[in-house]
Amino acid sequence: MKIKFPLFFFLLPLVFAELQVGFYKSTCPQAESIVQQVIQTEFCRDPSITAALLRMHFHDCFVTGCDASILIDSTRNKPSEKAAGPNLTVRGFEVIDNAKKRLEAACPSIVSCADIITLATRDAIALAGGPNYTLPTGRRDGLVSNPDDVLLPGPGISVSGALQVFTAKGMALSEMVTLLGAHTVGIAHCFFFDYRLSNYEGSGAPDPSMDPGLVAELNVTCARNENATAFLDQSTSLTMDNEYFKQILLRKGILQIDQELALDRSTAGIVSGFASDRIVFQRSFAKAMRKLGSVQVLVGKAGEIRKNCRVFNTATKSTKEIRAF
Ligand code: HEM
Ligand SMILES: *[C@@H]1O[C@H](CO)[C@@H](O)[C@H](O)[C@H]1NC(C)=O
Ligand SMILES: *[C@@H]1O[C@H](CO)[C@@H](O)[C@H](O)[C@H]1NC(C)=O
Ligand SMILES: *[C@@H]1O[C@H](CO)[C@@H](O)[C@H](O)[C@H]1NC(C)=O
Ligand SMILES: CC(=O)N[C@H]1CO[C@H](CO)[C@@H](O)[C@@H]1O
Repeated sequence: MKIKFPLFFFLLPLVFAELQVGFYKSTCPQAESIVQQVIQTEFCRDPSITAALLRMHFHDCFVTGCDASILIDSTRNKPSEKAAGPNLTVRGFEVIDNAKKRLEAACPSIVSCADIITLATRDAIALAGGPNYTLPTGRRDGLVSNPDDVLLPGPGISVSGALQVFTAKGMALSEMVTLLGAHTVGIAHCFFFDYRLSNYEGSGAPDPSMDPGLVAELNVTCARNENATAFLDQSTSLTMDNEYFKQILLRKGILQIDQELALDRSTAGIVSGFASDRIVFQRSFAKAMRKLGSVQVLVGKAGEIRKNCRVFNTATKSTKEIRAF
């Protein structure tokens, strides 16, 4: 009996390895403040970093879990997630590289790239006026990044179609609506929504669910050039607030799925609730972001801690071996 007890307690952390707040407290006490400083500096230079990181984090977590698979660069022989269509316009990779470089200097091979994305997104949200929440860490970096795994919803997806995708990741309807509130910051390229501006579904007219004034404005914006963009939230595009929900109630959703949220019977009530109460939205958003950050995470001894967020460690090693010849 006496022997079994300590053995049992010794095994506990292995069996129940999971994310925990302050995971790096003893191994790299500066970890969170290093990430925070890098994001603070970047935010001052370019506040659109909040939108960039939010989208990167979402795409990372919804493809093989939050494992930094989105950061892997394609090589000549092996395309990564970055080579998949929906990645298209994901941005912000340099700021993650910058944070990783400083973390490797302070505590080599300790802090995962998956945790860096998650922490950086949290810090960027707070800087943009959103909630500032505590975050468990201890994610490990994945060993796969495959363009065929990227099955993300497109902007024309229905509410029920989107719900299927979110349900598959353990998210409820209200959490999906909350997370789409991330579209209160950032931009969309015209090619994701310009089909709504004229001859919508062969009708010869614009999408009737879009405010006609907005149709006219976007029509001008999108005529500029093939890479033109519009703010997803036409009112406060750099602030992590509940303005997105107010805008879609005014028929000013840019993406079709945004507008659908306000119109669909299953989500309209949630949208009105968030539109009328910024505090309630921000509280829900913090909770939903924490949940997003825990989708299919690798913990314990799974995966690895990458030295360079853009390459698997094994790939780094074999490059060195080749060079040594
Ligand atoms: C049904 C689900 C979703 C669809 C169909 C969708 C679709 C899109 C599309 C098409 C864009 C435009 C990208 C571009 O033109 O560069 C976009 C941007 C964005 N999405 Fe989503 N999204 C979804 C859910 C989410 C979620 C859950 C988050 C975060 C929690 C998110 C965060 C963002 C952000 C912040 C941007 C702006 C990016 C930037 O400014 O670079 N989206 N989304
Ligand atoms: C968020 O909270 C942390 C911990 O209290 C603090 O260090 C950080 O400055 C806060 N961020 C913002 C933008 O207020
Ligand atoms: C969009 O702009 C074109 C010119 O670029 C114009 O001919 C057309 O009438 C505009 N449509 C709307 C709905 O504003
Ligand atoms: C649009 O973006 C593509 C790809 O980045 C670029 O090659 C092209 O020159 C851009 N076009 C304009 C008009 O900026
Ligand atoms: C950032 C990035 O790597 N984007 C890639 C997305 O996918 C297209 C092709 O589908 C590539 O050309 C981009 O480089």
